Amino acid sequence: MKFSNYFIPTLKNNPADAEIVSHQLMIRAGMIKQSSAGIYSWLPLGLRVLKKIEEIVRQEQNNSGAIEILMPTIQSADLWVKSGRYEDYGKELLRFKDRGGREMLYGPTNEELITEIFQSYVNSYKDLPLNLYHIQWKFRDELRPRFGVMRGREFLMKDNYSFDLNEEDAKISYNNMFTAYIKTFLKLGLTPISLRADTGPIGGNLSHEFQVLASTGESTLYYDKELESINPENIEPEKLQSYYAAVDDLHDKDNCPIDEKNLKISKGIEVGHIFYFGTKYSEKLNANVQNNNGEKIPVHMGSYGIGVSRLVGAIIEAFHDDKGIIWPIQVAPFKISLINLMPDDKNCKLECDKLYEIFINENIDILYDDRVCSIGKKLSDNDLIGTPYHLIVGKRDLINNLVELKERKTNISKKLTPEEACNFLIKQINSKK
Ligand code: 5CA
Repeated sequence: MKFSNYFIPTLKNNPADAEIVSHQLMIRAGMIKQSSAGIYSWLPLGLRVLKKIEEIVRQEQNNSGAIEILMPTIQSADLWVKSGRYEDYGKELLRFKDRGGREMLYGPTNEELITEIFQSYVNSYKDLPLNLYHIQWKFRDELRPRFGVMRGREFLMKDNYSFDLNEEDAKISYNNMFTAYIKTFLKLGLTPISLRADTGPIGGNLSHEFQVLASTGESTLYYDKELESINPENIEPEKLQSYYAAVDDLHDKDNCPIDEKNLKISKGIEVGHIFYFGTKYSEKLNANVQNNNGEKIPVHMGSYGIGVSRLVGAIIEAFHDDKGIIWPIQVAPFKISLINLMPDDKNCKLECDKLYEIFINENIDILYDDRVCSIGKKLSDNDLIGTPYHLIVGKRDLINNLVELKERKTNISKKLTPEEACNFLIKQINSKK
């Protein structure tokens, strides 16, 4: 993509109403624009990152055996009246009427709708287990939407729902999803810490939340240091669930079950939450299955959520410096910024065009900064938007057949021939695909 043909409206100064660093950087890097409180338009750069995160979440869901569907954003109130949540959910639920006077709502979550889909089609234990997911926008009329996409009113969530014959099988599904969540967050380059959690308006008695470490996070976590060194190839959910982890208001220093030398204290951000709630919804909405004795029994359910749009902010909270964002390569909107310092110089242009072509042919996402603007603006914009590698082409170096390769994360620069730089980048980027 050529910067001059693209749409990245960067800003020099922090917007006055953005309190946290991810919100500031997302606005400054031209990733999102607020349209009303807690509701955002996703501009090209933001959308690219959102799609990459969504795709990693999707792959891990598919790998776990969950099956993708798509439910609507707008739901009829009827099912919510049946489940009892139409009253319970309170003001967070956005309610309205259609032209026929029917009560409708913008879904904040989908337990009712999925239970109704299930009960319409499935009635035998032979069709279990079943695990369905979708990635869809949700709406919660939060009292205080803030922190940009971290606590929006409209936000993108991956939510899935498991159906099993009994509690024992349901716990297998729960642990299967627990494992998929840890894998997902590791794949995104994050460090997940799982904690036992309250079930809140979703209900049930077994629940874990997943926080990811970020020095600017809202919660303070106390946890066993073992949780920081999980091997994604060999995840044992029950073992992980037995390690100590607690948020600060539940941590009691005098009664902590683990040794101080194994205890870590860090800041975190909640990005996922999983629940097992048994027959809470299936009983109310008549989602019954026949067991192998021919008896009809309510199906056992769990629900599992990942805040896909929140993850964009959470990743920035985890990876940034005073110049801007530092994307982990797997979610970076572009892997390389090719920065032409002198677009008016014939040799610089020729070399850049050649390099651009090479990466395009390699199918590597590259942003070619061909803009006619000051060198300072080019360098600071590319630092701000956080591309992992900057390939900088200037007139003086080129006379010696050299270009500069800068790694955004370490800020370390090297002078290499264009061929060496290409070979290094292609190898490096393809190894992480
Ligand atoms: N039905 C369950 C699981 S499917 C559920 O709704 N769980 S939840 O309420 O915990 O939400 C799941 C995830 O969505 C949260 O962990 C968080 O990452 C994200 N999320 C929740 N509320 C918001 C919000 N207002 N803005 C952005 N993300 C949110």
